[in-house]
Amino acid sequence: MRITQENISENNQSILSAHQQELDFLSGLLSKEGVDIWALIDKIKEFQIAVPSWALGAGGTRFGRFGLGGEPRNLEEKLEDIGLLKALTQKTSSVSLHIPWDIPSDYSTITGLASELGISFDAMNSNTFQDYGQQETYKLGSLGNAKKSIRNQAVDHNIQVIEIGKKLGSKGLTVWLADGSNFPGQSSMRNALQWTQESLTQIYTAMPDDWKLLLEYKPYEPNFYHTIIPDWGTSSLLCKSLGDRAKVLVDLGHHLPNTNIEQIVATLMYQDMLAGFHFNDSKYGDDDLTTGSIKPYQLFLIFCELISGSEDGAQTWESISWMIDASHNTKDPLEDLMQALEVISICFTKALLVDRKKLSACQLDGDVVGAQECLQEAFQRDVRPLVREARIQNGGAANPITLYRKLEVRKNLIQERGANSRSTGL
Ligand SMILES: [Mn+2]
Repeated sequence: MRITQENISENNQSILSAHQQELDFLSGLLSKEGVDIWALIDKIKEFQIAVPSWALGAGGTRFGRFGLGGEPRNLEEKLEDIGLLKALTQKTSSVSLHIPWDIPSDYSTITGLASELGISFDAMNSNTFQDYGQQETYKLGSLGNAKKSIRNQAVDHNIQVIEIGKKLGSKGLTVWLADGSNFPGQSSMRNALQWTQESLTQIYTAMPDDWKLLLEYKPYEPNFYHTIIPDWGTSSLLCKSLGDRAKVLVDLGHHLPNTNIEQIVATLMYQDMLAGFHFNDSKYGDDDLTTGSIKPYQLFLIFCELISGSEDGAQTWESISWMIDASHNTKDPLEDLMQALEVISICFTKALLVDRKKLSACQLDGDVVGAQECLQEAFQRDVRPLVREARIQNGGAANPITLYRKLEVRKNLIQERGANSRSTGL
């Protein structure tokens, strides 16, 4: 199914006057405060977030999975789903693929379809956390496995992912390792770290010069005693040993409860070591809930650090990658992704509204209350009319989820793909 520009314009017409009223009111308030509304809207328009191929189908837990029907059955249909999201939101124009789940059977068909839909290929993701018919098992680890033949197999897989990515025009490799151990004594933590470093060096060496390596960390799961790369510090240490094109990927769910993620972002930017984000939200652990559904204030504070870090020249905005990494057990994934794209845009916009000059003065004066007021002033503002205006100007729907439901997109996808279609890789 495709959504046409006519579908969108027709829908937008019906709510344009109400939108204009809201926008005029907010613009009036912000202009009085000296905010350049049009420059702000341009920044919102430019900010694009990649969607992962694995988030387009129903997710599941170890207890079960509930299909929703009309799930993409192959890479072509995954691209079509991204095309739907792009048409509605104009907030995503790239997809992050997972190998071996998304190996193209015909490269020219895939690149042709992607360029027709205006979609590019974000960072590639390797998979050494499960077995899929390869010779050696990853049961006890991959890049950090005690057995050299298994480490070699895992390195070769990553190099294969780079080769596939090169053919698609990707410029990055994301490595997330499930490696670790479940019980004390099971593995030598120091040796495992060294083997991981050696394996990563081989992968880094195989990467083209204009690629970057995004190294993810995670404190626990699927291993519950120790994880080889449990935190940003270990990831950073490994990246520094590889070279300046290896940087740390922050997945919001990969932290122990109450971790100060905005501080991690600030520290990484201080060292020009932030590769990018995997957006999601969590209540307890790696819950993969919809971004901003639990802790929107934290997301706002993260964007505050990102904006101040880039404006102060610690690390360029362009060097940071943005991607959603979430799972949807009980929602239509496309609706969930639209919610995520919206809340990311909202928190980004609110962070742009922070009066940084005033905040900095408060910090220098030791004005604790004043500093907090600066943040609250921006966070409590309803910026949805600005985000909507940016979307309309980009050619998207004023109200993406409403239009998605009005056009009965899921029903159409079920008709096209069947009620029992299952997205590959999940
Ligand atoms: Mn992730």
